[in-house]
Amino acid sequence: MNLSLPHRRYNPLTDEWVLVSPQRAARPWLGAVEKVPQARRPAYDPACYLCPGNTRAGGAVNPPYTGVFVFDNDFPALLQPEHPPSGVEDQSPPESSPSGILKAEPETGVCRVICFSPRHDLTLAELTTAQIRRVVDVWVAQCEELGARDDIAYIQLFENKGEMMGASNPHPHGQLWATRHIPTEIAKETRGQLNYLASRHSHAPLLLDYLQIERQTGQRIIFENAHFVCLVPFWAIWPFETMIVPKRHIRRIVELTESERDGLADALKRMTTRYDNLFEVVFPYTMGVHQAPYDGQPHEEWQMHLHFYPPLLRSATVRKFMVGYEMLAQPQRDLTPEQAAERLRGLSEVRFAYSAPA
Ligand code: H2U
Ligand code: ZN
Repeated sequence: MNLSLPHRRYNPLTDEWVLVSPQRAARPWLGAVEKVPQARRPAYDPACYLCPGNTRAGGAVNPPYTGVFVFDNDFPALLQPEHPPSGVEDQSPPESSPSGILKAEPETGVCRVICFSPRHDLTLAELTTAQIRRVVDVWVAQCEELGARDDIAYIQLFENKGEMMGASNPHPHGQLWATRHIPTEIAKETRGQLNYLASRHSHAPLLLDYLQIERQTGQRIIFENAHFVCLVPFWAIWPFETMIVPKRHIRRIVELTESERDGLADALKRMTTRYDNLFEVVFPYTMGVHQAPYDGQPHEEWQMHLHFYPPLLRSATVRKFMVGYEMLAQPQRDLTPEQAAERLRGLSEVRFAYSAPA
């Protein structure tokens, strides 16, 4: 099969297809790459609701924190089971029409905000690996705490970075949403990984067998360290989408050893630095940890991993829109995953310096 002609690629994690149109990609890198001058932010912003000592929108005051700081989201998308809004007690059964067409059920959970650093002006890429390691430790501690609860089946750790991704504030922060039910993407990936085990003689999880394939050619690998591989997945949808996958079978982030937590911090530092260097901007993305549900089941099929979904395509100002055919039919890309990996592989792991003084 000629991969330089239009084709579709299968994503075994989600059981979905992506259309790849490489013949259109001759175009993107001929033009100049625009650079957007970035003004440095102050280290402390009195108007920022995440900076230490400041008052948040809900009225709470942040402590003078010096490391990673976690607080309950003041505008949570989920309410805890023991805290329904006053006067509202939902004891009624779930909604379901006899045909099963209309279905609704209550959802409860916890939403927290995780400030990565007290410094308003830094992003993950600019924190030291030791500081990112503290973020990893907090992710683990949060999952240990919430994962032990009977009313939590899944914990989604994520970061929306940049206005383009809808982040409300440039102060470096992520979020976690922990729910009673397993969310859609996780249910899909659980099915995909279960199907793989059921249909093969291999006892290795899907993503570990996948890593073996990728390591044979290296064409989609960006870098590896002792514990993790960072690559552009064969089935990537976003132009510079990547995954970080552990080399050992790890179902949940809480299973990481000390040295693997260092390895994850190292991978995050290096990946975010390369991203910033791609267009010499603070690179926008949605990033998150995918892991096995905390629903009391072993989930041997699961291999934890991280996804980076960046919207940028050609420059700091040209983004990819998932519209039209992609919304109605299936995702499509021009730049091939192999080309994207080559670009990312060629970038420095030393972050570009701002030209404008603070
Ligand atoms: P994003 O920038 O990723 O959207 O996250 C910011 C979150 O912070 C958002 O979920 C919460 C918002 O509800 N928030 C507070 O909890 N308190 C505030 O004072 C403002 C924002
Ligand atoms: Zn701030």
